[in-house]
Amino acid sequence: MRGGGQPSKVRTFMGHPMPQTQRLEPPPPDSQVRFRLRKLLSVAKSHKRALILTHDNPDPDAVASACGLAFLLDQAARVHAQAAYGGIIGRAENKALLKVLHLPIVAVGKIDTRHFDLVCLVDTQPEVGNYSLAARAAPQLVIDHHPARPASLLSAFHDVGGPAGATSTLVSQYLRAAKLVPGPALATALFYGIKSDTRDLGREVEGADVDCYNWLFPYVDKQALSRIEHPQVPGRYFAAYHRAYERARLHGKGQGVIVDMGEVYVPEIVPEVAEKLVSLERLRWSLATGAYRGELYLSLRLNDRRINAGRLVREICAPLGGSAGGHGAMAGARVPLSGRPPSKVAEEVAEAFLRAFHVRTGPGVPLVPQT
Ligand SMILES: [Mn+2]
Repeated sequence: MRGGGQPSKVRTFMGHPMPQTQRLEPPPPDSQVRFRLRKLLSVAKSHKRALILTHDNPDPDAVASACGLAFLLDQAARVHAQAAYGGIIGRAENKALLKVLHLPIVAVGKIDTRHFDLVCLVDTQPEVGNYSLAARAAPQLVIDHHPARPASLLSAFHDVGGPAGATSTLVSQYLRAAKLVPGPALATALFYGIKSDTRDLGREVEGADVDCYNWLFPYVDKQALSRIEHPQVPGRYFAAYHRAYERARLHGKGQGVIVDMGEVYVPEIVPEVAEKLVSLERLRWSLATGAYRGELYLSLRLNDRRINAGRLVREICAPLGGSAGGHGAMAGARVPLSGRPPSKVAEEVAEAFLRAFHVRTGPGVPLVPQT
């Protein structure tokens, strides 16, 4: 309960008190958002064409915030804006997001980036290194809820570090401050961006997320949202899960689980499996790895609030030449294989994590009893 010991006055259904277990940062005051919006628009207005880039293999939050910022720049700054991503969109939910909502985002390889005089980054930051852009094109505008990186502060406009559980929240705040109402497709995308990044407002969530979630809700196309959240999946999806469960090994008397999924058909299945496994009873952490197009993807999920996933993954992956991102309870990275067998690199990574968790290195025990 908030405020130390005072009984809650809030009554809900049948007179039961409303549970107030979450301590959230309050959303920023409107005046602060309006101030930042003015700065954002003043930076944008001197330009003609904006490129808005997400991190590679974008998740729903990245896609939605890119499209949201494009809408904002188009409407409020009269700058023609194009949202784009590197890598692929492979996860069924993410594919459905684009297909069901017809979002105006394209693969960056399909456009000539020289035509743009304003470069914006969303849901990532310069120096994270997980986006597809020539080094010479330094981003002038950066919006990201992940912890602030020093290089972002060099951009003409930056809104980094939150507090917000999703970049879609930051973009929604600007739309609201600009008195722009998103159409059903964009509203649904932003809503799903917040919902998926905060695991239904249950993890790494702040007051600003709840606020924007509620603001967006009436504009959401509920049928479209349902189709996105319950997509059809290819047969390979089940094969990948089957293999993951079969290969998952418990370490440190069941405090952690590690699975090397081998070659994966889409990189996003690696975080998805890490997420699934961390729901195991009494588990403190899960690590999933999988190889895709010459790189090892890895995802870490934590139930342990004493450890910062983002920092840990960066520490372990930087010496391996990888690019990493993430925050408190979830983080991921890509490590170049450089011709080495994926299983070898996966083993190295697994051992580094076991040492970091002070768990004895070794094969561990199978999660699923081998028949
Ligand atoms: Mn995000």
